[in-house]
Amino acid sequence: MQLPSSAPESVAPNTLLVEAAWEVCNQVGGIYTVIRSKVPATVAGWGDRYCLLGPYFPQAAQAEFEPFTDTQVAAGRDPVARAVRQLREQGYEVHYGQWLITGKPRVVLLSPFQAYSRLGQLKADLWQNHHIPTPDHDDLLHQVVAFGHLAKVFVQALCTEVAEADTIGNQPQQVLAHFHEWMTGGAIPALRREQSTARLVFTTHATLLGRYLAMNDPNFYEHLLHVNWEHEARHFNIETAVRLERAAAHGAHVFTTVSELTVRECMYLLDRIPDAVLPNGLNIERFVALHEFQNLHQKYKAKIHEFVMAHFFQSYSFDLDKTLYLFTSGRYEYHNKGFDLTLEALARLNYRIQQSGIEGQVVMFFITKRPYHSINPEVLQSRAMLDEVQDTCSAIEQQLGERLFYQAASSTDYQLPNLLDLVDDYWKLRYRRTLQSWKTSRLPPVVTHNLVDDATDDILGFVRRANLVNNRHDRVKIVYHPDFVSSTSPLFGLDYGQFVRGCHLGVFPSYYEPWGYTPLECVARGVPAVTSDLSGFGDYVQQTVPDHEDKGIFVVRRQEKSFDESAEELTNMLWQFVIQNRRERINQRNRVESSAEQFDWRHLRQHYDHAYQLALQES
Ligand code: G6P
Ligand code: 1S3
Repeated sequence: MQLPSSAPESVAPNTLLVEAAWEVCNQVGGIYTVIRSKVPATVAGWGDRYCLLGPYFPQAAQAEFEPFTDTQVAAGRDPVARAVRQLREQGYEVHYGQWLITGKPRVVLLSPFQAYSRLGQLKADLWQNHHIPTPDHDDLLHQVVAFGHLAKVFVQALCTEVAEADTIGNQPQQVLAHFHEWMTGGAIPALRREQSTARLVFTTHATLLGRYLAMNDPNFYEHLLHVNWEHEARHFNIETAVRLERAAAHGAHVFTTVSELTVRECMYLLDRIPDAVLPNGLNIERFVALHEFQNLHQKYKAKIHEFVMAHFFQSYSFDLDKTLYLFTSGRYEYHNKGFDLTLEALARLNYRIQQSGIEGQVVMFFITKRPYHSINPEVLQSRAMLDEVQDTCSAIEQQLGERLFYQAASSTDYQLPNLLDLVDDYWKLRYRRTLQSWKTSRLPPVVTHNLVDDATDDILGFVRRANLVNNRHDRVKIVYHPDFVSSTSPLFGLDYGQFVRGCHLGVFPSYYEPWGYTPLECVARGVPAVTSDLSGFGDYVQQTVPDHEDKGIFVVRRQEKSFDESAEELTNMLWQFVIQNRRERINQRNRVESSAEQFDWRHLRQHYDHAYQLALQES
């Protein structure tokens, strides 16, 4: 695929860009990260010729969206403000304001529910005009159909407003509408049917069928060429969504996806070759003091140490200074996210470390989201008891400090007194009792919460079968945290970014991953990461960063490799990581951090602008 060599300073100065996504002011998954992190770079290039469009969900919007006042909307002379007024005059509920994120972009949010009274007609139109059937009781599909209609109405209103641009002067004369994912792409076929003057771009971040097939077929990539999409869409009961996705892909002037890997899926499952690949970037923040990110690693690692002490030291202890923190995170797709491969490699690593006689251990965190009843009360209790141990130690420290100071000042023989004599019996007893009631002979639990599906959970199933259950002799310990980490969580007290900084290595050897932000989020924080050649990011790194291993980005080969071969390769990577010394790890983090710059949207935005130029050229 031909990629542009450099970014044009200002793309299409007479064009207004509307970018529509379900996750505008509405965090669900990876597309939120794409849109949100890209905003500063997009605003830098498009200025006030840029506007975002999304669904209005009051609870999600509450935290991130600030509406313009009526006076501000009434005073607006630009096409967006005029289109908003036009729709409001027609009786539509249009939320227009700013998204409260870096870049402060303008946003139009439309509540899908306002079109529910017309759903019957909209569904009939979809069937009549595009042969897309919609079932009766699927609320997400109803929201998507309703939003698609409203997005079409808004884009058409913008087109009529820009058509009047000549009379107002110095205003955009063309609308470019970019829709992300099938949930907003529903507007595209209707816009084409109405012969809208807007130029249309559609981006798929993963094909729907691809995700389902990969989850259910261990030989997905071999079978991809021969998939009967209609049959499979019905089989997985996702026919409406798949047809909407195909209609959007076929109707767009320019069709794009996020990685070369997903290009193949688009060809075979959507029957259109993407016109461009738009790799995902991040807003890379670098510190003025270069060593600052290393200090942050130390600071947040200390917080993880606290968790580990509470979780493990109740049963047995180990040297925290010789402990490495590895983690994986993401949606709970056991096979797609490579949790299965990671566990197999960890079991092999455990054995290898045991056999080798080297010092130290690994604590591996699985951070994902699964239904649970509550945090395991024993885990919470242990954390509370450790806090009490700490309080007791602080009280003893204070008493000892004060008394030692007094004795030193009044000393005549300059001898250090017996320190134990300086502590009250009360504190000695309390110290002993607290420790006695905290220590236990049971093994540290693998999972931190009481899972709803404990008996059938795949991660737990593996560790039980492999006996990788935090035995004292295990050199790889497992902590399975079935909830996202957040600063309000009583176990870590860290937000996700801080947790990543405190770890030593991220492990993400996915089997199916159109892009995969998690390794890039590590790299952006100077933390090395493992990815795979079946993830869009890993594939991109292999093609564009020749010395990526030296820069702490490790790509496990899974293409045309057996599970066993990939597991062995991952084990070797982990082993090589584990045997590094501290100086080598610090140097590696420095190299990782300095390589992150190339993934900044300031550089990667050019791919979007290239796609926009294609859409504007298309006739
Ligand atoms: C950072 C800190 C150092 C610390 C090191 C620990 O670089 O600035 O003071 O020694 O982290 O590294 P490690 O890989 O052992 O966690
Ligand atoms: C998709 O989100 P997902 O985790 O469902 O889009 C992301 C952003 O492009 C991408 O990183 C990810 O691989 C896709 O799967």
